[in-house]
Amino acid sequence: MTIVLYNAPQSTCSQRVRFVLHAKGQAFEEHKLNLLEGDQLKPEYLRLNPNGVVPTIVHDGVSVTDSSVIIEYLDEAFPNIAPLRPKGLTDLARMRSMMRFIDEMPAAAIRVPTFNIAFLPRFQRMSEAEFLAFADSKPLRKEFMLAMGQTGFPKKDMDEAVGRLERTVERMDQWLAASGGPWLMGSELTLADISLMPSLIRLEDLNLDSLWKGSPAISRWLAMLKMQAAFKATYYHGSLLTDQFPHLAELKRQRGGG
Ligand SMILES: N[C@@H](CCC(=O)N[C@@H](CS)C(=O)NCC(=O)O)C(=O)O
Repeated sequence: MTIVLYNAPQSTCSQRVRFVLHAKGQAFEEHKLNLLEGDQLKPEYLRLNPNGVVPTIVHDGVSVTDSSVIIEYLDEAFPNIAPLRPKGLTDLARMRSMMRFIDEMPAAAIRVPTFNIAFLPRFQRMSEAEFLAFADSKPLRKEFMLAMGQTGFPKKDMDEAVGRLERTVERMDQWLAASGGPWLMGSELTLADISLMPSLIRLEDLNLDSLWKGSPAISRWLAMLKMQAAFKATYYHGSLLTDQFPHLAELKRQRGGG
């Protein structure tokens, strides 16, 4: 039984999958794709994942795509090791509703500040023709790239994304209050926590963690997550933007964020 993971160190969707594989103690062969160089758009990868995005796993020769689908798949494939889903049907539905919200809100919104703050300089070094060809080759993200352009998303888009992230933090606070914590659904860590984890870590990485300064429950949740063995294995060096982009690490240092 073999698991091959195609992913990128800093990719938030990939981090969900790495966490679940480590939590379940599954050995896997890791392929690191360079997303800024377009590895995800090469024909051999598109044969595994026609959307041209990471992550993808290949389990016993069959590929499974989309991080939310993959983490549920892994929990179903290895149900007796560190189960990550509630047993009852209604709780399962509640967890899936949380995961849909997380995919729709923070997982999408976080891309706007990520691209503007971290990746834009890379695209600004391309000629206009190179940039347009790169955008055009993306099956899923062509319009996103064109909206950003080589000048970055305008303030209106950044404000909108931060607004969505603020509303996510409010919702998270409500979930933790309703469940009594420490996890989103109560005493057990579930796939909902793992789905949300990379967005909060990214916000911290971008020095935007002031969004939850008024919520001790969220700070507690994050601190507990960081104590998990799977967390440390997931976030190896290179997984944070501040590991990869010196200009961001410097910005964070100047703002007193580390
Ligand atoms: N819904 C997909 C989204 C995957 C996705 O957007 N992946 C990003 C990295 S987090 C990617 O591969 N981007 C490559 C690109 O924009 O070309 C999932 O959860 O797997």
